[in-house]
Amino acid sequence: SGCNSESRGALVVLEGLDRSGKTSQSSRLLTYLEGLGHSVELWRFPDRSTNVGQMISSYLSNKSQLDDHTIHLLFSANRWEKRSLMETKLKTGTTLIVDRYSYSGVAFSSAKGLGDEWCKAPEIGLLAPDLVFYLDIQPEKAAERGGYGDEKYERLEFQRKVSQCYQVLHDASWKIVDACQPIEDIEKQLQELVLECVMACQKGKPLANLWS
Ligand code: NYM
Repeated sequence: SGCNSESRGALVVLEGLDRSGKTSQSSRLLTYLEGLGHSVELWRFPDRSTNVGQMISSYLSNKSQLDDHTIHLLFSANRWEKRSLMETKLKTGTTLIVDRYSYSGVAFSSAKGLGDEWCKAPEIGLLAPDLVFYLDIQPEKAAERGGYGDEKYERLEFQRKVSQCYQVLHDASWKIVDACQPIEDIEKQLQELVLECVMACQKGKPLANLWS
């Protein structure tokens, strides 16, 4: 176990609708990998701690209004401002568990009617994940879990559209996990797959850029 300083970390992304369990599973993965002695960090997008992130946060909480294209580009800028740190972390052996990434960007904006290709364009050149988990849940089931807050997008009608956009977006490399299973069962499935991925990256799997 452990990791040597020569090998790179893995970029692991969790995607899914609001209330699909991404945040709990991300922190469980963090604990798991830490327990095995890996260098690992938990990241999330939007990263609300930056200036751009604060603009996003204010938009999401309905404190400001922005044109759909503008907010899309801010979400993307929020990933771009973290790209070089992300690359440094990965290259120096730290695995990153990332709660939402470019796919959220494309799914949520295309659910509003923006074109897929337009939505993808600003994401080109960001680091490509080594592993994408999709926590699969029916929008109705997610809504039943309650806890939809007052943030933008947290409405069943809209989540249905987002769900459809994710269907179009995902490819064969994504690991689709049934998010309605018991929490511990999901956790076990993620653990196995993440470990495989971390090993492959340690053994020299090259880092790539989106979209590839
Ligand atoms: N969201 C998130 C987007 O619309 N585009 C993006 O690029 C990202 C990363 O922000 N409803 C949306 C999805 C969520 C909202 O995310 C806030 P979270 O995970 O609730 O903090």
